[in-house]
Order: sequence, then structure tokens, then C-alpha cells
Amino acid sequence: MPAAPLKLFKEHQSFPQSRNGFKVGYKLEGIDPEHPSLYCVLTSVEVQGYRLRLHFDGYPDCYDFWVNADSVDIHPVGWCEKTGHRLTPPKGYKDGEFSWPSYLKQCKSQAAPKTLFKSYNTPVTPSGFRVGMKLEAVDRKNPSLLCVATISDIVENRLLIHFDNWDHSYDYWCDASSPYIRPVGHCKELGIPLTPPPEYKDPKSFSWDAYLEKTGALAAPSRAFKLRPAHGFQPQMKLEAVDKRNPMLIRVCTIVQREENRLKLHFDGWSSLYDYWIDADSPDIHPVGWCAKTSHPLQLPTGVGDAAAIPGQGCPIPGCKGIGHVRGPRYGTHYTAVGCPYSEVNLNRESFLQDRLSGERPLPAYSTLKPRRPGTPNPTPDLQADSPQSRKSPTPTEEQFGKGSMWEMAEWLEDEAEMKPQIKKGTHTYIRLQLIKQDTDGTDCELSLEQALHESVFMTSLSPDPGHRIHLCWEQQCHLLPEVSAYSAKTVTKWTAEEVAQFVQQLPGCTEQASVFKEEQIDGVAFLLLTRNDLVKILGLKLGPALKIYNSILMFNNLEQN
Ligand code: MLZ
Repeated sequence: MPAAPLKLFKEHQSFPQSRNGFKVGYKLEGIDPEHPSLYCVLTSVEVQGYRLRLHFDGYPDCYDFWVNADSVDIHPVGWCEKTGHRLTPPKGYKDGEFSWPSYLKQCKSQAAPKTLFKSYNTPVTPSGFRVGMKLEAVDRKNPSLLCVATISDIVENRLLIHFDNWDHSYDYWCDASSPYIRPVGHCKELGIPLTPPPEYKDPKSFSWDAYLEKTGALAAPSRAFKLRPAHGFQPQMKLEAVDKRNPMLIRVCTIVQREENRLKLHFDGWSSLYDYWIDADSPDIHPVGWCAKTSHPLQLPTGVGDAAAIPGQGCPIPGCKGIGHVRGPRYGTHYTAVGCPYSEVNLNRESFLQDRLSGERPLPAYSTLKPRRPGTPNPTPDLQADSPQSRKSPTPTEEQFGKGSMWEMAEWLEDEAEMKPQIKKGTHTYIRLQLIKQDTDGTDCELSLEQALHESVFMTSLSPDPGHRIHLCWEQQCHLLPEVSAYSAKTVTKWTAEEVAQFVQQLPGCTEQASVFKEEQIDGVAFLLLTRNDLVKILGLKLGPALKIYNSILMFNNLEQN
């Protein structure tokens, strides 16, 4: 089988000219791959060969992502300010509250040196594109649609495509030669449908002339579009590619199918169930030898060389060596199908994670401390803003309180709990809820657990009146939970439904709930797979027992990692 010839790879896929100069702990600015219109405060938290793992300051590390050191999506500290872009501050900071110099000082961190950034060194060629110009663009989330779009940002040679009157989740970056963008009038010329902005209920009522006049915008000039030739990759060719299911890994791959702009990759030694399509210009594909040259580990096909001799750390999924975890990089390894990125149950899930920003609304309803006025320094040193040593959410601001359900709190608790090293290290911590209600006079008084649960459950959207806001606070306490510490996930997977029921019965306040597990025939494997939703909405458990049971499941899975 031939290696894909080097000449088929773009510069950003090929062997790098320099070494990766990034170090762990460097701060930088960069595009959120899931929200491409946002520039965020990032920290490099892992360096591997020519790649680095970036962490969103203030967010759980399950949202960390990997880039190549020459990624055009990352910029040095201060780049946003210099180029007139809005920098989204770390969680807990309001716009205007964040300043790099004081943040770096606070975190005792270093800004990544400017010279490390590719974008900083690249000359820019002028193009006919301008911000605000309109065009027709493929909606990459719905690739059969060509839609009315606007260039909403230009950085160096790249364009940010935004779909008119749609939210920013459809946005993407591309360059002038992208096959996904076409000049105004392209669809009409080809006699294919153009999807107008959503307010045009009848697509026939849309006309570009009228729309350009109405919006006062210009059409991007046809001469600015540079259609690139089709890529030269062919089936059978070998390459090295990042495995999107476990993006810390680069694997030996074979191209099994091709289209004008895409390749279908097969991971050698794996079932074709794991094949997927990738853009031919993706920064995640590299020529054979890239890993060796950049000192990045290469995952060999099973049955090749030493790799075959390494036991799979107990993960039962064929091919999997127990590396990585569906819940992101906070666990380096897994031992069961539950945490395995390749198990059937996980393979079919779109994403394990909630959108990073979807928690922005409910999350602020709860605080790790009593609320403080914006700008007031956080009194607890270990809750200070992000640093590689201590990455925890800063306290949300007052305005952010006041909405949300108990369930949202539970989700947040889970994220927080998963960040608690005590849990990871298996010291059998559990979380005590401390619920504080703010009286009309602004003083806080503690509520009983039952009272607060009742209020939050039965008031799905809590009153905006600050007097009725409930501040759900929790503090972490190191209480032994002997019920959990006695077992590992491995043991639990062997439990019968009867044994699961016995376990639940001994948890404090869960005696009545135990029978549900027997009736629903929830054995150990099923128990470890239970989600919060299952516990409350399907099994109909009360929130108090559900939280305890769910925390036990989390702890089993966490303890398993250690
Ligand atoms: N079915 C989808 C289509 C969205 C198309 C957006 N194009 C930018 C929806 O209605 O959500």
C-alpha cells in the first residue's frame, strides 16, 4: 500500500519547519472550535510533539481541544485588542472586567511568546473580500444547503462565514479557495435552490437585488473567489491522522473513499464502523512519518509490533488500549466500555458533552461561595482565576443568579465534582449542599435541604426578584462514603439487579428507592450507565436520593480511573 505522496499535503499538514515551542501553562487567545466566532482565553495544558492541548480558562477540562503548534486559530495575548476583536473573558468575568496584565499576574502565568505563533509570521495577501459582503455558502452542518451568508470577519487570508439571521453555531472559517463559498447569483446560474434567511418563509420571495439594497451590503466580487483544484489523494493511500474520537491520538490510516474535497479514513486494524469523512485540507491529517519527525506517539494497528503485546488495560473493546476517556482529558485511561470512546453505546452518541456555553445561563444560578460584587477579589485563594495548577470556575456574578432548576444545579455539581481532585484521587469525597436563600433585605439565611429542593424543583424558573432568588451553594467536604469506597467499577459491572438494589438501600436516605432498581432490572452494567436524566425522569426518583445515587455512580467511575 502506498504512502500518500508528500506533495498532496498542504503546508499546515506537512512536516513542520520548526519545533513546537509551546510550554505547559502558557496563556494565549484562540478560536473556540465549537463556536468559531468566539475568541477565548486559553491555556496550553499539554504539549505532545508538534501538538498542544488547549484549555478554556474557567471551564471544565472536558472542553479542552488539540491543535497543531502552527494553527492559525491561535494568537498571542493582546491580539484581540490589537486587531479590534472581542475577547471572551474566562468564565466568571464580565466584559470590561478582564485585563490581561492583571489576569496573568493573578494566575502567576506567562503569556505564550509572540514568536511561537504562525499567524504572527505569515504575510497577508490582499483579497477582494471585505467584512460585511454577502455571498452564497454551504451550511456545513447541513451540507445539502447553500444559504445566504455574510463575511463577518477577516483574519489574514481567512473569512468567517455567518449565515444571515441564523445563530453563530453555523459559522465557520475558510479561505478564498474554499469549495464551500460561492458568489451571489451562483445558485440561480446553476438552477439550484438557495436557502434565504429564515424570515423568508417562501424562498421564492427572496431576491438578491432587493436584499442587498435592504441590507445596504455589497456582494463579494466574483474575482475574489479562487476555486482550488480537487485534492490528489486516492483510495489505498496511507497517512497519519488524528482520531477524532480520541483526539490526543494519531493513528495509522488508509484512505478508503474520496470525493472532490473530502476523504474517507479507515483506521488500520479497526472495524470499518469507525471510518469517517474528513476534509482533505484538515490540519488533522499528515504524511506518513509525521509522528516520528515531530516526536508524537503513533498508534499502530493492532497486531503490529510492540503494540500488540501491550494489554488493553482491561478495556473490553477490540482494538482499544484503554487510552483516553469519553469525558475528556481529565482521565487518561479507562477500563470499561462505559468510558471507552469506541464502545457501541458511546459511538452512537453525538457528543457526550453539553455545549460549553449552554451552561452559561443555568450555571450562574449557583455559586461555590456567596455571591460577591463584580470586581471584588475572590477571597478564596484556591478559587482564584485559572492557572494550570488550579483550574476552577471563578464565582459567578450576582446578575447571573436567579434562574435554573435543581437539575441544572446537579449538572453543574457534576462538572465541579469531576474537577475536584479529591474525588479523582479516590479519597471518597462527597458534596454537601448548602442552600442559602437571600432575603428581601439582602441578608442570606440557610434553608433546610428539603425546603430548598422543594423551592427549586417547583419553581422551574425562579423569580427575577432578588428577594426570591435562591442561592444554591455547595461546599466540598471530605466525608467518607464507605458504601462507595468498598467497590470498584469493575466489581460493580458484575452485580445483579438484586445486588444493585442492596447497594442503593444502604446509601443514606435511599432505602425506599432500592426496590425500583430491582423492578427495573438494573444490573451493575446498567447502573454504571445511568444518567441523571434516567434517575429522575425515568426512574422517577426524588432529587435528594437521585443526587446521592448519581454521585456514587460518578465516584465508582472516577475511582476506576485511579
Ligand atoms: N433544519 C435546520 C436547518 C438550519 C439551516 C441553517 N442554515 C444556516 C433548522 O431549521 O434548524
